Amino acid sequence: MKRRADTLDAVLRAQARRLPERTALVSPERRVGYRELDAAVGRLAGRLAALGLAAGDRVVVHLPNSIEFILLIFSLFRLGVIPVLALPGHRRNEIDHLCKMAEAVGYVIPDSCAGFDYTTLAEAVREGNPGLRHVIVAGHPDGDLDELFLPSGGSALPSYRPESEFPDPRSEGLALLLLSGGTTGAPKLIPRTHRDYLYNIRESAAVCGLDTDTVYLAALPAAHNFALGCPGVLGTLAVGGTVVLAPDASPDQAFPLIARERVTVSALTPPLLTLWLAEAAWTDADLSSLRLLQVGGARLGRAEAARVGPELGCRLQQVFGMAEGLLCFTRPDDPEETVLTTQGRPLSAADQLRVVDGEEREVAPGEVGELLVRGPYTVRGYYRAAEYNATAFTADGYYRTGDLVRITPTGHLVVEGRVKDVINRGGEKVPAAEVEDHLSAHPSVAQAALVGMPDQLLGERSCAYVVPHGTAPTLPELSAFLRERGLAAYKLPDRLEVVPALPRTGAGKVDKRELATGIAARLRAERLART
Ligand code: OOB
Repeated sequence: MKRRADTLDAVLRAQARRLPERTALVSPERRVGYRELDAAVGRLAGRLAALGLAAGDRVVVHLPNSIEFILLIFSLFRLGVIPVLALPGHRRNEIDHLCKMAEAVGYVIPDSCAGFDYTTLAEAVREGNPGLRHVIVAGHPDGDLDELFLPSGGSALPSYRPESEFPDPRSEGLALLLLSGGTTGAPKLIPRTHRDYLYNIRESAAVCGLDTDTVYLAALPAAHNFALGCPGVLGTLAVGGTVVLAPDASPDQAFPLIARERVTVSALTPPLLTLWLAEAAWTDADLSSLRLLQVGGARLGRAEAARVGPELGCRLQQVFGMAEGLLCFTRPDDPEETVLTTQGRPLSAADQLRVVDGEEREVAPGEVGELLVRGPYTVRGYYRAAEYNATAFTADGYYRTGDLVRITPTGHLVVEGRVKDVINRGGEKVPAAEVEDHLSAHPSVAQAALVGMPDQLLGERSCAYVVPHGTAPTLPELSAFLRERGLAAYKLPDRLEVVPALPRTGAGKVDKRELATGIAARLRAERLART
């Protein structure tokens, strides 16, 4: 038999041979075994090939956590088609941008989800992207797994081509495109290869002690790197465990699934952890199967961290990661205090970290500086962004994370802040420049600046400072305007401050630090006035 390349798809084939009857995927409605999944992936890949998708094509995948999502991305891997993973919260603005950047030929949507009309969204996206040949709708609950997908407006995908016609995949080849949280300007695409992502999922699975008995709950969107591959859905499938797919991360959805499926591992952002902790005090659901809870995506406070063990009855693992690559985890044998107060240490001994000052000189050990990173699973450049890459990476290939960190004597990282112009809204990344561009397009806005402000639940929310043009707009007006422009809801400003002018630095740039300090002081004063 021909030796297959080591690819994400080969991982599924291997487990289907080794553990054919074992449950691979569970959703609230359905369970799918490894052999069944592998066979459905082959059939769906064949149908997509018959439709005209071919190796190297890009397809934007915009599905909620579901069996369809996993089935689809494996079918695309098998064909050599590159999935571009959009987040559930994305709307026309983001999807349009993704389609253009990727020159996508396909866009996959759910038939309905949380009351949002994806078909109208797809039509709008299609108008601006003539290269988008296929809109495919997922989620027709009856019939075989591969019949879950229909072409938009059509009645069935064509019947399938044999797999022997598919091209041979390469381990060094592009596997998927992840979306960057952004540092400056419009968000970029992150090219991850089979080899680097396999390394990512296998090493993460090892660090987290995953094995065939693991039951992983995907509560965060599986389209995001954390729940997809750190170790997430793919890491769990790679070791032959079971993946449970929650439609969202609310305790209402997650707790009954944990109890029913005896979930052992899951991953959350800090605000979701807060919700879980609050609900755990009241719930009747049996959470005793939980062994490990990963928390990352935004800074976790010590007080919340300390509640995980006693109140959820499982071990906490802090995770500091980024779609560009680098992952840091606290380890099972780390002292308690390290788990509570650091964001972990690098996944790999081959990760190269530098902590530098504004002149790119290494700071003294233990001092705070910007983190630069290079390593076996960290990308060396964004997808088709040569000009931007020249500044986002150093000449010797280090990625400038935009995160301010210090490294403890034990090699653990503590995230102290950031230099990038992004607001981290409880793990959801809001690129300030993108929102400012949209705000500035409003007729009553002369200038706009978006900054973060402290928030008890989310860690941070966004505040828009606006210099009006004529009559000042209101926050509801601006929100409606941005929504109309197709902006994702999490990017809408949480607060509006109308000002006569924006403060400037000596170099003439908007002084965001002054704005951020200003709004933080104002919030403090308002809180005091209330008490
Ligand atoms: C994860 O990935 P992204 O790509 O959405 O965002 C990356 C950025 C980091 O550069 C950092 O600014 C922030 O999110 N971040 C954290 C953090 N984890 C990520 N900031 C403070 N504390 C943490 N623990 O967010 C991501 C990817 C893989 C695993 C986990 C998170």
